[in-house]
Amino acid sequence: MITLLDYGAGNVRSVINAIEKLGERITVAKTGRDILDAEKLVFPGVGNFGNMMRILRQKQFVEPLVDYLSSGRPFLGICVGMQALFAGSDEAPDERGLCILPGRVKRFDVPLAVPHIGWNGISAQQPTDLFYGLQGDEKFYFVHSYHVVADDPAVTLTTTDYGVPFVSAIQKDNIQATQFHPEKSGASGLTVLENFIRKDRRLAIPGKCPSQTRLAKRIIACLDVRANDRGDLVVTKGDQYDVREDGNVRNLGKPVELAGRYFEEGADEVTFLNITGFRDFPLEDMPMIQVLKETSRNVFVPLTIGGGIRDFTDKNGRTYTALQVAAEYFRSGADKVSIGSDAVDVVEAVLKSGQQTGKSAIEQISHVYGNQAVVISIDPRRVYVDSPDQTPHATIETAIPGPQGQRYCWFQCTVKGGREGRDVDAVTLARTCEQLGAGEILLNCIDRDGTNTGFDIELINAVKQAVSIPVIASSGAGCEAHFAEVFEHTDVESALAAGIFHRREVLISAVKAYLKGKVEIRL
Ligand code: 1PR
Repeated sequence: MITLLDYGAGNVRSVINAIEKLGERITVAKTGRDILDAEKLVFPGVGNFGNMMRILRQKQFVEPLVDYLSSGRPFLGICVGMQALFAGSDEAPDERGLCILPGRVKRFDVPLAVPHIGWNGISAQQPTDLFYGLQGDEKFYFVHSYHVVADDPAVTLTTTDYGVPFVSAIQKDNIQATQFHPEKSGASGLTVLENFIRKDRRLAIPGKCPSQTRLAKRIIACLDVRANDRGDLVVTKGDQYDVREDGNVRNLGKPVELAGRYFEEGADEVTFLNITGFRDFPLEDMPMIQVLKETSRNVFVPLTIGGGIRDFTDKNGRTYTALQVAAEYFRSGADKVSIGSDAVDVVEAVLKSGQQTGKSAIEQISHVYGNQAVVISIDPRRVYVDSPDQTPHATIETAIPGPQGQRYCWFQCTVKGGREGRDVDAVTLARTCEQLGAGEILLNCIDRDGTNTGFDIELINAVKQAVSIPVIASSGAGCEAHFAEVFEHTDVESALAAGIFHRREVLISAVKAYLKGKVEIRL
């Protein structure tokens, strides 16, 4: 029996699902006594270090946790659950950690996008039972802005490279912990969890560990979900955001089934966008929550959910905050939430007042769940001008002239699924959202959506160069070569497609086979 320490933040459902999938029973610790009585304890941490330590203290979990860690019984920390073992973190300098191991947690100071999001490798530094059965060249899913700096090198189990080598797993006696998320790392992650559960494996160093690891470019499958005219929840797909064909909503399959297929085919991440979210209140949209719950039972890669994440007053006059909506999604199995229309409203308000209120959905969700949990979905469309001084917006000189031969354009943000253009450009939006605490940009492109003509490289470069958080290129993929093109001509960390995957015109495995040897990918 595994005991799970759930302090109430983030997606613990995925850890529960992974452990149950491995045939083990799991119980959630509700009191300090439950922690003390555990046979094997798993502590997944997500989000802000300070927030986590505060909640642990409020729940009076700190003392039992320290006692458990001194007992010699098996412990597995995950992500911030590993960081908690150290003295403290630069993320919350006033909060004391558990001080089980000497060292501190520091922010990445590297010329790369932070958070470090995606699949990276491990270099094993000492034998362990945790990696029994692995070759050593597998990749695991990381998502963090801070990393452990251990004072005692003897506790370092693995290192990983991201601009600098950092400690990606530790081990001391029966205390083991990983910075990566085994529950989100596909079959390799399940092997790690199984080794922890069984605790009867040989000690070994996996033979094929690279001396230096590399972050893989991610290939993401996106499922636009909505109810069709009969009321069934379907995966649909637009042509420049128009999802109707001959008057009917295109139906390309069932959300849970398709997500399962993409996991099997090697998707590095799956994104669900509730494309009617701007009209409907997502907490009343139980089928969408059900989709997440069911998907996360069998899909062990990160799940992002978007659509309707904003403050909302329901028909009975009860107000829900975006934070509450996001919390429900995290509890249902989501790792990240994606905010679209609300981000445009917030940025407009910030630009107008020159002030951040601390109350926006972006600020509130990132404060509790961490920046990495907040994705901004931008839906831009080109607006052509004859010269840059015709607009106050960030313009580019374009190689794709406008209908009247215009050589300049800017990228106008839209809301409500492209129905309404706003007076904000995508570059300014991305930059402002980063300042507000967003951890990643999902950059769609209405002009390219569903056209199969390739990604809009100009748009992607304009936005990517304006931010230091990861960017997902989206819209327009029509063949394997388009993925190679976007990774060759831009610095994006990942590329997303929908139509070609749904229609099986191109399989995710074929994209990866094509990219192999050209860019770093997870195979
Ligand atoms: O505004 O916070 O409620 O979020 C609504 C979300 O729904 C936004 O993220 C918005 O992008 C999305 N959305 C709204 N309407 C549509 C529509 O299609 N009518 N879909 C829509 C956006 C775009 C992509 C698509 C790529 C790749 N989907 O993510 O998957 O363009 O497609 P392709 O590979 O087939 O070219 P809020």
